[in-house]
Amino acid sequence: MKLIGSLTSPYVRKVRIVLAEKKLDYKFELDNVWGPDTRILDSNPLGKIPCLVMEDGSTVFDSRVIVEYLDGLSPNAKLIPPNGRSRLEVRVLEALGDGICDAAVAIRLESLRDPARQDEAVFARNQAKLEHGVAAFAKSLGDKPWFSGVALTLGDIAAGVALGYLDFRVPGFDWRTPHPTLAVWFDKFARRQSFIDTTPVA
Ligand SMILES: N[C@@H](CCC(=O)N[C@@H](CS)C(=O)NCC(=O)O)C(=O)O
Repeated sequence: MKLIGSLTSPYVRKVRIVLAEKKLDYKFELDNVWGPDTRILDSNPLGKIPCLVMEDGSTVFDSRVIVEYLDGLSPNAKLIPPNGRSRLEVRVLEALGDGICDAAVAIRLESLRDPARQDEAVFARNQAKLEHGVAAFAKSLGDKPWFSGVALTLGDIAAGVALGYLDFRVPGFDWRTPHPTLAVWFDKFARRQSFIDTTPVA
């Protein structure tokens, strides 16, 4: 199978970490969806990455659907609990991480506009999502070693990707000072090889 993505997208990074943690083989094809040469619409009618292309040519999007599919491909390193409250907990953590990334992307896109056209309300609205989102992660983690259960899950990956994306794209946002326990957790998570190998490259 082939993953179409970029070296900066947090949604792509989430999928690549899942592929690495589950030791699944894949081809990685870079596509700059913002550039004139993008071919993404040939694979994903929504024009977004990540997009997974299967052996038979069929395509899978978005990142949440892709990671659910990948987790079911092999029994090793299960990242999404099969049912019940723990499954719900992990899926909500994933939604939280993706939502923080959505807000960070919105801030970045606004900051790239002509300064005369930038809207302070857009920055404020999304900044509030970042602050509340990180606080929700900190509350969910508490002083536990993992977000859910007793081993790595997609919840940890979603949190790590979101916090890493904040450091990458919103470096002025200090989430560590108000959430020192989350910062310690992140420092440990960031030592995973799957995280190191997917460090964003601008
Ligand atoms: N909810 C989607 C979000 C994907 C997404 O927004 N990807 C960005 C790159 S970070 C993109 O392709 N944007 C292009 C566009 O919006 O046209 C997912 O989880 O896969």
